[in-house]
Amino acid sequence: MATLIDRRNVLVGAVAFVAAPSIGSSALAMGGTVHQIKITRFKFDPEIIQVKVGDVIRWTNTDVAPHTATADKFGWDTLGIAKGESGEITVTADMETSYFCVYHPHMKGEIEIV
Ligand SMILES: [Cu+2]
Repeated sequence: MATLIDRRNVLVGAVAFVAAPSIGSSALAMGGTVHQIKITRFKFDPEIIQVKVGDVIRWTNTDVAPHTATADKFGWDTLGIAKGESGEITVTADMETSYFCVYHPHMKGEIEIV
């Protein structure tokens, strides 16, 4: 596990920067709602969110520290989000719904697909 996380840290900046815009624009083209989650004071706000398949969840980090939104079993990952930046995913029917921050594992969030 330690090796996996170390490798992620190295890749975080470049991959997040390239991946986020293309994921976002394809989801928006499908007409999904964009749900905003603020990351502030080492918490996801809101911690629980209700979404539909095809919606977009966008996390925006207001902390100085970088954060991620990462599925508990790593099925999806925003990768590192720096201060003032955002990361997003598109909701799929079979996606993992519990997530955390790989840098601060006490930070947890839940996605409810309704
Ligand atoms: Cu964090």
